[in-house]
Amino acid sequence: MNFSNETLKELYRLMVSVRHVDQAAVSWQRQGLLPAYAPELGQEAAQVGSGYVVDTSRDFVFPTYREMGVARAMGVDMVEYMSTHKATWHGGMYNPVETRLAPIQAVVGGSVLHAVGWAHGARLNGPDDDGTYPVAMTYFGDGASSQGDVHEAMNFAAVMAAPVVFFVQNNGWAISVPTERQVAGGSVAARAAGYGMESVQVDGDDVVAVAEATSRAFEHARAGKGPMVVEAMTYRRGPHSTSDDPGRYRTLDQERDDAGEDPVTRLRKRLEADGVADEPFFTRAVEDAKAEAEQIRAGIEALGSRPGSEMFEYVFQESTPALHEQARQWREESEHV
Ligand SMILES: Cc1ncc(C[n+]2csc(CCOP(=O)(O)OP(=O)(O)O)c2C)c(N)n1
Ligand SMILES: [Mg+2]
Repeated sequence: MNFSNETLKELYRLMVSVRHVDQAAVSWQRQGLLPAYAPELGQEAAQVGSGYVVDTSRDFVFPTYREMGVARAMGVDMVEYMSTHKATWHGGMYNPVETRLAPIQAVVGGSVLHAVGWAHGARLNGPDDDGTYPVAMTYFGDGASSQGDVHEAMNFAAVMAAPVVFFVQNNGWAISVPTERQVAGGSVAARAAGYGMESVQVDGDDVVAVAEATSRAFEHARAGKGPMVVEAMTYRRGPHSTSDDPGRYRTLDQERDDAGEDPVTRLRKRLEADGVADEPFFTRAVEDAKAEAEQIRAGIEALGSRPGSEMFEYVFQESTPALHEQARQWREESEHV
């Protein structure tokens, strides 16, 4: 991957945008505009660095509930993304096929199975005209790695040589449970060896290191060499969600000690030291991010609710008699028809 000065500046702009929209979303929840939100403060480098290398003309990404930064780096419309947090639409209103981003997934480990299924399909379809495979990338957390589903998915993917990148953000916590209390051996990457898979552990707060590691994993999977694990070591600086109070399981001193250096500050220092960007650039990035957050806010406010009947319409491609019957009963009770 080529990290020209323009690319580095683009990564910085993206990270600042994600930082501002993320913090704004927490405020919107406090103001009653959104019922709930899962902040990603501190994980901007892991998300932007990995989302940035996706080829949205052919790959497919399977997120959890905390991947706003990935969606933003992939160019997904942020109002459509936030619609799930407004409870307007389950999983986000963006078009998964066009954006290449699957619906937001709140089932821990669920995205991993879906990605492996998609990648297995890609393998069965055979390579594209250039002789390489499209790749599925699944996001999941250190906590999710304790789920049986993830082990089954890794084993199946390795046996079938499915072109999938297992991107784990090890942010130190699964709600209130620290990584060391649930990941045996302390590393998710180490497990890959048991499945005969390659893996890499990367400093998840260094956006360039993340982008490089992810793009290597994509090359590996594209070449038909099977799946790969990328473990980005990062830290969840905020609460698990807007319903969580981290003060019940960690102290502010612990937070400060364990969080490490802010990934946004870190990239800024690098750009300054290398003479890549100057003060007007940094000021502009913040101004643009604030303006973007305001636009998103206006878009979220304008979102109307969807017709209730839609909950029956997108379950299966072809509906079932049982679903028809439920829809009929629902219409009778709620619309009196
Ligand atoms: C199958 C399932 N089990 C439990 C939950 C409740 N739950 C939501 S998030 C979470 C912790 C996940 O931690 P991790 O995988 O580290 O991701 P993070 O939240 O840190 O990004 C749990 C247990 C769930 N949503 N789905
Ligand atoms: Mg976690």
